[in-house]
Amino acid sequence: TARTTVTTEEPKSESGGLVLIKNPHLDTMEEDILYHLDLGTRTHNLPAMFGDIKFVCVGGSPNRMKAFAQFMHKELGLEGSGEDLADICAGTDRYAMYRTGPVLSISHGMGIPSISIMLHELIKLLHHAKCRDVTIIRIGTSGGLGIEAGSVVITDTAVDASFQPRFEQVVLGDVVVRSTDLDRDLAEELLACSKEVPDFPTLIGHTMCTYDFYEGQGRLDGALCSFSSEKKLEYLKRAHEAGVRNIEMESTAFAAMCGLCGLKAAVVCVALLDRLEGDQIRAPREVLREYQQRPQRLIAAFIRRRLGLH
Ligand code: R2B
Ligand code: URA
Repeated sequence: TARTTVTTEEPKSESGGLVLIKNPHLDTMEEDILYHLDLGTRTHNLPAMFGDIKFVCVGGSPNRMKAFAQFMHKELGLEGSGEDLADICAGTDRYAMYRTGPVLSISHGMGIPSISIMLHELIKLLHHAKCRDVTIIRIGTSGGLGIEAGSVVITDTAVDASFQPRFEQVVLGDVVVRSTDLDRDLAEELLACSKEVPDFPTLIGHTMCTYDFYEGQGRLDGALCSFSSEKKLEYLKRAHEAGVRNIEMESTAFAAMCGLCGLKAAVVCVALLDRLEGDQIRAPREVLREYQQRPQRLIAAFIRRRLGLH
């Protein structure tokens, strides 16, 4: 059986705002190929392409992250319609990446393995590009817990399926445990910004991260289900009592990796439904589309405020 190793790696704060790469092997490499992004240190001038990036926004769907970049382009008052923004990772169809002004928008797919691959390469990219003082935000969808559909949850703590603030990963056969702290001040700053986009409820709460959308989130409507409706509700109510307000599939890995690399990170997800009321996502596509714009509108207000555009 696997041994458990609790790591006590602490992000160092005296990095001068640079990204901290916690890998001594990287220094010995003459070239770094960021395979899934179709970028590399020999083939691309990463400092010229990305050195002035200050905000990185990540989300599951490539189309949504393109739409976010186009929306940001308009919100920043930049020239042109933004309709013609090019996919920087066009050479691969694993992830899509767009930039406008100081904002980078990247898709991460669904689930921890997918976001984790993207974050390894993105964090190295920010390091190679010598970016400073980067804020990174995941904008996503989620299932709400005891909150109205369409509410936006700003995560204070990302917890696992046992409601613990930890991210576990098997490394060389051992379980490595990393903490999932997010930036408190950033969460409060985002909540303050939500007053500028007042037409939907925004709250701060714990976000539970699971390895599955169906059984892993206590759904009764998957291809398999090993529990009763009573057990499901008992679990979801316990999660709610532990402070969980929404459920998604990337936040613990995102918080752990960004935190250890010294990036100020936040998670902002809209709830597509209230899981205490059901499992299936029944809202019409048009309603869901508008829900998914809510985190984008909040982040646009935040970035504009940070840039003094108000
Ligand atoms: C939220 O939505 C996706 C599943 O529908 C998943 O990526 C997540 O975290
Ligand atoms: N994404 C999830 O992970 N769960 C939901 O219920 C909805 C979106």
